[in-house]
Amino acid sequence: MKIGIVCYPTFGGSGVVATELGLELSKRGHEIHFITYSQPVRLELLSNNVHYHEVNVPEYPLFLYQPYELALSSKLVDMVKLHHIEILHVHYAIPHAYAAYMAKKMLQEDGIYVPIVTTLHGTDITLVGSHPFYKPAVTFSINKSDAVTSVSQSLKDDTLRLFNIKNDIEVVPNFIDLSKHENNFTDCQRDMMATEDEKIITHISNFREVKQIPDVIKVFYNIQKEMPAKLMMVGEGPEREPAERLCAKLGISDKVIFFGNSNEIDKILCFSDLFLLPSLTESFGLAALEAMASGVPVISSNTGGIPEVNISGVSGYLSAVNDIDSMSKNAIHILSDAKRLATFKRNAKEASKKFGIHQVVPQYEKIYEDTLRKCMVL
Ligand code: GMT
Repeated sequence: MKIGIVCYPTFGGSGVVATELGLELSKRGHEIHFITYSQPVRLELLSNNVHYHEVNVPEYPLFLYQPYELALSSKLVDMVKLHHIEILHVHYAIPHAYAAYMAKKMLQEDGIYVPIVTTLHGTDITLVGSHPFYKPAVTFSINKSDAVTSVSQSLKDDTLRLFNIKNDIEVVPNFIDLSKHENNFTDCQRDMMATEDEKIITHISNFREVKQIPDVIKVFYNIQKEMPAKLMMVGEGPEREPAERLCAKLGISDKVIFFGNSNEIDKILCFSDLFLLPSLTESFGLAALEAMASGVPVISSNTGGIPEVNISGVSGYLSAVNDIDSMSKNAIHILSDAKRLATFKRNAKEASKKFGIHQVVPQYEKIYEDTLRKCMVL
């Protein structure tokens, strides 16, 4: 199949999932066209069946906001015609599903029919999409998609609760290439980060308010009172600076390393003992799954789709949002006993296997095939 993938190219779960999906589909013989405003961060290798088409938005002083949707839908029309793309898979409803629908309508004028698969990722529904300013357009574009998927059952339930949806929504969970996390804990250069007796705690996110960064710091503050420990903070976003200030205020700056964005997540996870994800809301928690695949237990909130990934008492523990005491106690419980920590590490890795790339990507292939077949019949 010739598949067009539209996503956000920056650091963030939806772009990562879209990129990994495209790369795996290309390995399975499909021709993949990424269409977005800059090269997706995990898209390192372009090959003869992986293409990247940049959407450019010319600046014009009349516009307070440059019309990205317009440029994207025009680019989609051009790329579908030029490369004979058969199906468009858009990740994140805003504004991708909307732009894809416009492209589809324009193409129909020329007798070309290209179906749209929309994958809902989380904030496009829970935080941004349900805002009254966007809701009618988001509802419309979900209902006009030829197939809709969501990354967890929880996100599907949220979508049906918050919007008037007439389409079916199929749950296709996020996935991970387990082979990329096949570390044996010997080549991690752990000693560059911490002494042998220090536990390494890690948090990875885009440092938005929803990630509850102060809770990460406070839980770590409680942990380091009980045992020698270091905190690895990976990612960039508006909450980074306040977090650095909070560390200084608590007197723990020398124990916290802020990495910024990193393409070496697997290396950082390789030497981590525990992962913290205390988010306010989280449709899935791809970062938690990546941690688990690297054998890192997860202390998280019990919000949204996280309980579908992190199994309390097995791969880590779940606590109510903002329950810092409970998260700290659970973290200390896991870390304070070497045998227990080893068991949680093994369990976390085992639990991640359910989300292997080879189990999940065929589900998307089937959706493309069914959608193309359905659209041919209509
Ligand atoms: O977590 C973010 O803020 C980024 C956002 C995105 O779209 O990139 O993540 C959402 O999609 C990820 C991939 O499906 C999920 O793993 C995240 O849980 C989800 N984030 C939220 O729901 C807050």
